[in-house]
Amino acid sequence: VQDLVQHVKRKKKKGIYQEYEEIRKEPPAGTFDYSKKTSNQIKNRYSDVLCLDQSRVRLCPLNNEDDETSDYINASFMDGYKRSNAYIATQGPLPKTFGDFWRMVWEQMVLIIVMTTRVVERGRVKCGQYWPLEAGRTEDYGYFLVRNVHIEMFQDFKLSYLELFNTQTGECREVSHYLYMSWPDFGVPKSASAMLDFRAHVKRRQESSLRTLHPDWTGPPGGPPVVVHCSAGIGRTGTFCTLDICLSRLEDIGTVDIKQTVRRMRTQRAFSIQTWDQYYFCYKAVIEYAQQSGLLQPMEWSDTELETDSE
Ligand code: PTR
Ligand code: PTR
Repeated sequence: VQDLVQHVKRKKKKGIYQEYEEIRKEPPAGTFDYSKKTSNQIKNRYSDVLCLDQSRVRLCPLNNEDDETSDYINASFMDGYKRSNAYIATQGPLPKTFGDFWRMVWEQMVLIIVMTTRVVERGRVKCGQYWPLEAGRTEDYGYFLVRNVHIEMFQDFKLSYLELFNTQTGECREVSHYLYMSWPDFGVPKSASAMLDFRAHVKRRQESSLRTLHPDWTGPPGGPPVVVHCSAGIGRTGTFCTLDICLSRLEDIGTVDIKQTVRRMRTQRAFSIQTWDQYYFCYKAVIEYAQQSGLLQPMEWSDTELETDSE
């Protein structure tokens, strides 16, 4: 992590900005044919945020519909640290895709949903209300009934305990829904610590849910994918997942490579990380984490000295 600090000190803000611009200029790593099919276009929240064919999540086709596009949802598998398909990055569900979203959660055995946007921001709808907001309420999403059993409030986020009832099979499962509320409408959180606490909470919950809900899990280590979404599923979602990957690696072997992490992520979810401050925030948050966990002395790092341009 000392290398990372040296890297940032050497490049200064301008250099990190250039690093991000380089990543941004790279062409997408594949095709978007499925997202572009006429019958799928209405399932995309933004016509310019599509998912790569190679990593898209396929829904099980519905047997009462021979429509070949009934397997489409704007969602991509993304690898985590030493874990393939650790995440599903997806857009904020649209009213017409609520049912598809819950089908995906069911089919992929998802335990945790992480939402990093609010439903409405700056007066604009960013995401549909796809889960019952109040405790005690049940909503009907086609094949699934979702009940909000209980809500736990934290300073920066809210955890809803949901029950997902599959009306086709009569089975019921528990899913945790995290809503992170203090990511500002524009840009990034001022301090990384709230985000770091949030990430730690999510990580522990995935581990404990796996132990209690799937004690006989034989799938990939780490359990089923964590669903992460914001509005488009690229900006804040990409930032959250980049941090999670980088911190897991830091905890494991003590090193971090933000640039390669983002480049790799973009081959699975195109356009991940939308602004240069989200990119820079990843650096700051990793360094803050290293200080918190004693890997780095506070005096080794100060953000303000980077304001001056390099060269
Ligand atoms: N075309 C959209 C827009 O710029 O409004 C695309 C978009 C929307 C891109 C939101 C990113 C967005 O952010 P996030 O992925 O964090 O929801
Ligand atoms: N076109 C978008 C808008 O006007 O809202 C621009 C945008 C870009 C909005 C990024 C939000 C963005 O990021 P986030 O949703 O992560 O704050």
